[in-house]
Amino acid sequence: MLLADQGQSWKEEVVTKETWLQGPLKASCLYGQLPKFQDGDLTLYQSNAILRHLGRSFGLYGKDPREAALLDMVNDGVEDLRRLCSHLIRHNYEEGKARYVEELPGHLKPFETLLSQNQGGQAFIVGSQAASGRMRAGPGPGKALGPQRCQESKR
Ligand SMILES: N[C@@H](CCC(=O)N[C@@H](CS)C(=O)NCC(=O)O)C(=O)O
Repeated sequence: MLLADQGQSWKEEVVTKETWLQGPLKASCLYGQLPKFQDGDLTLYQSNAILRHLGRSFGLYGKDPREAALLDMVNDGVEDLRRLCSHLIRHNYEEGKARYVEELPGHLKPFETLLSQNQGGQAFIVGSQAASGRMRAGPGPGKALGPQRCQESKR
C-alpha cells in the first residue's frame, strides 16, 4: 500500500501454499516466514521492519524523533489489533466474530483519540503529513491468512 501510495513500481511474487509446503523457500527465509522484501541488495523480513524501512526511505516517518516515536506507538497498536484479528480468523471465526465486531469500536478508540488530539481531527494521526504508521493491508474478518496471501516483494 505504501509503495502504491508513493507511486513506486515493484515486482510482487505471490507464493502458493503448494510451493511453500515444499520447504526450500521457507528454509531460505531468515525467520522461516514471509513476507520477504528486497530493495536492491538489501533483503528484509518482518513486515514492520519493512514498513519502517520504506517509511524512512520515503520521508514518511515523522519530522523528528518525537513524531517517529508516536508513529511507532500507532504501528504497534495496529499490530496488536492485527494479531487479534488474525487469531480470530485462524482459530475462532464462527464463534468469535460477533464479539470481535462488538468490541471493535473499543479497539479503534485509541486511534480516534490520537486523531482527535491532532488539530481537532482535521489532520493526520501524527504531525501534519501522511506517514507510514501501518500502511499495511491487514486481514479483515472473512479473509484467509496463509502463505498464499503473503508475498515476496521486490522494489
Ligand atoms: N512477524 C512476522 C510474521 C510473519 C508471518 O506470520 N508470516 C506468516 C504468513 S503471513 C507465514 O509465513 N506463515 C507460514 C509459516 O510460518 O510457515 C511479520 O510481521 O512479518
